[in-house]
Amino acid sequence: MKEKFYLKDYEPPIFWQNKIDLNYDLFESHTLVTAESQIAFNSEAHGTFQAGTHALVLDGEKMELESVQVDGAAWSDYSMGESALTLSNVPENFVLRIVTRIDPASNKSGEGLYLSKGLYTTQCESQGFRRMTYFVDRPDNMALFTTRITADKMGYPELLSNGNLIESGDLEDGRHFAKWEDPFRKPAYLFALVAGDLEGIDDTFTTRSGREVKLRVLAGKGRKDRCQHAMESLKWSMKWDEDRFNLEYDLDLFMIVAVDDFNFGAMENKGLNIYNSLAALADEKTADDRTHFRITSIIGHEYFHNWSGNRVTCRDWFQLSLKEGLTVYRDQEFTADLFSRSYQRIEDVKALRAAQFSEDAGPTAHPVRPESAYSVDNFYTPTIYEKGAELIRMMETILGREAFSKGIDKYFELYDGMAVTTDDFVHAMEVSSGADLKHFRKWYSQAGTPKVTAKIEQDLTSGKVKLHLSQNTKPTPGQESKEALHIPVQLGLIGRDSKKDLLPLDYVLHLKSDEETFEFDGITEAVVPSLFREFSAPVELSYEGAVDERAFLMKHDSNLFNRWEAFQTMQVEAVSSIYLAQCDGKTASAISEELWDGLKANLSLAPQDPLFVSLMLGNPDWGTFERRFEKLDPEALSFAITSFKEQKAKALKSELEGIFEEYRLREGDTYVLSPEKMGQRLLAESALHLLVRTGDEKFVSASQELFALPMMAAKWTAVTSMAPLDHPASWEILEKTWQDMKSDGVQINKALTAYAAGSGSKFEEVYKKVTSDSDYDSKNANNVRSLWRGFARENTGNFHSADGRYYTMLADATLEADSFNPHLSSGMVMPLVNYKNYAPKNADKMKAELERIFAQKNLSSNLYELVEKALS
Ligand code: B3K
Ligand code: ZN
Repeated sequence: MKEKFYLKDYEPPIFWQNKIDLNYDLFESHTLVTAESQIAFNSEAHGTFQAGTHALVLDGEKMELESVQVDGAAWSDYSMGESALTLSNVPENFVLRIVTRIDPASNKSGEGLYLSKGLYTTQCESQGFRRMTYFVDRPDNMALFTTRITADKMGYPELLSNGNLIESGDLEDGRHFAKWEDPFRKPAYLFALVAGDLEGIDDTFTTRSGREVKLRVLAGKGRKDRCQHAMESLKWSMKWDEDRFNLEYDLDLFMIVAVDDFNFGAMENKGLNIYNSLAALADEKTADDRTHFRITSIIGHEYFHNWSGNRVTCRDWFQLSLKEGLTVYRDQEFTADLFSRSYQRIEDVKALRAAQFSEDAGPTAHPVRPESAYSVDNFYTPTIYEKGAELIRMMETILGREAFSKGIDKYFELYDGMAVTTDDFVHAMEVSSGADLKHFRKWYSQAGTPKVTAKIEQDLTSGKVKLHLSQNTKPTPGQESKEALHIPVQLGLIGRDSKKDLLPLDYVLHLKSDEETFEFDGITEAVVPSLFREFSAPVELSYEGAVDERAFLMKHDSNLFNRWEAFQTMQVEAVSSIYLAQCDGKTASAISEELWDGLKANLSLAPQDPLFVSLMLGNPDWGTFERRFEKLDPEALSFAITSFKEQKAKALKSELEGIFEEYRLREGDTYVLSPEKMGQRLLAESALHLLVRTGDEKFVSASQELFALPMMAAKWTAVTSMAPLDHPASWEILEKTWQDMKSDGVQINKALTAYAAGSGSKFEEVYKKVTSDSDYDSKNANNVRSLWRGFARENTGNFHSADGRYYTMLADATLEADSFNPHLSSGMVMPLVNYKNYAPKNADKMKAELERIFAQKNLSSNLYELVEKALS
């Protein structure tokens, strides 16, 4: 039985470990870590020190202890558990020296220090530091670090850690050393070390106070050309944070290192950000537009953590959203300012709905500030990140942009150098604005997506408009009863004839109880309400209005988000009616022309905001229906989505063709990475995604032409257009993509996703082929994840094949991954977790696989927790 831990049990540490001097001796057979630290009893929290009563408990696992010394003398009064070293009878203040031996070469978990393909890398968040030395490994224990590294000079010319390089030189036997000092106190999760033979680019950034910061972006040999985009993105981020939030970088050096073996996107270690190559490396030959875009956003995110996360960190892991929610909000704002605000908002809401709304509606639902857990690793969820960002955004909406900015200033002024809570963040907002956010705080502790129901009444003679709003949140596991939340509703009332906004554009209502009616006077024109503009709160809206209002909003709403939203709602309904008819064995009635008319009206926005229009061409995703229907029949849904896309393509063929021809890439074009050009290319891509479904072979030829161009933006448009089709040209493109890309450690992942996504009903064949290829690495998290993600997320209909064979395959792959990398396995199991939403023919088989996983001994706590929740 695994053990749970609780927020309510938080207590400050008994001993602080204030300062630590580390020495890493790296040898390929093993690594010796010597840690000399200053330990001080925490009398502020635990009263007067009483000799003999306070034990020092240090976290540590999966290493060998070589020696322990207290104040220079060997210490034997300790006991060793599986995950802790307990020293008894220690003095109040002392110097502790611990030597441990670890084996980075055999570490495949992606946590702690690991050696892979000649590169030493660390990953310490959340609890990786304790795999290198025994430490008070919790975020509120902030220490000053120095790090000395020694290694063979030929094999490991670069020896990097946090802060500033203060000494380096040669040693005997071909070895050398480097010593780093980080002047900022930090928790151990922000520690980093990299050693290897790297190549990259250097640049500088002058901060607004005139300090010159040296910037380095490094990667493996032969990848120098792919570092430039990360460097540009870093400089944009540094400038943007100064302009928007008055936040300046604080060290003289900032380094980014891209590595192939990494568990997730990237890590914000102080002064030494480590990236998954997938999230950092790009050039026009190897990366498409979305990849460039994503890299800019991640580089921004990790850089912004330097303040929101590193300078002000979390008191405990239940507060994770303090840094993640805020930093996601910051990266969203960054790319909105850089590229397109409407596009960014829509993409963010799509992602929120796909991942977070599903989470909130399923067995793993939890509040933005959770109250208990089995594994800290499972906190890295869409709720903590994306819903957390929505909470920050709602505070901005409630307080107004100016007051909110002052609140951010106040937050850093009050808590710089400290480890604090989400409550402290809200407190800073209250102090700076004078507002009372007591009610708002409930968003942090209550799980579930509120459903808001809206109804409007209008009396033209008296000029009165009444808006009735009510809210309701369904129970979530462990939280039976829900309270009303403070929900900001950004509202527009648009004149039906004048098509004008009758309220100020930033008008916000505050819904605070279960039911409220808001009245407006002096409105003598019939109005159409535009509710939750900009998606002003993470809620599901149910609006009982006339059907034609949506078509109206699609054309006339001044808020682009809500135009998209109106269209989206209409598309979802159209797909749903095809789905329901299919379930009943009937033919669905034709899709209303209004839908296509509204879409056509928006195509004229292409010159100003091509990114927005590209999203208008997009289609509702699988998850939308997973939430909408109980006992979902995957076969019927696949049919409905495909049939909808085909009808849309046919109805808009000539307009789409016009767009595609105007904005597509052609032979001889250069790849320009400007927001405008990126937008145009993505718009052409969205058009082609539909056009290939018209059955007109000329679009297959156009895809083939694009595929032959030298830039990845063109190739990828072809791959993603053709992959979903069952067409000989599609198989050719996928096979060539695989052959061309598989030998590159970064590109192989893209190829795997595409192949799996495009494998149709032949995933098993594709799986065998790629996993038996010598370029495929079954221990590499990116490889495994890319393959399964492509299949389960992008070829979802086939994943749910009625015989359940892919559920079994996924469960087997998950168990295999769990034996060496729990981070990987816990991500892989997710497609099975919401089995209750599926029709029994699928749900029973999904459940059986979860039960089979659960019955295994020695599951990681990460995987155990998710499966336990799913089954309970
Ligand atoms: N802070 C890291 C995520 C760490 C995940 C640890 N399991 C990256 C980020 O959110 O910026
Ligand atoms: Zn983050």
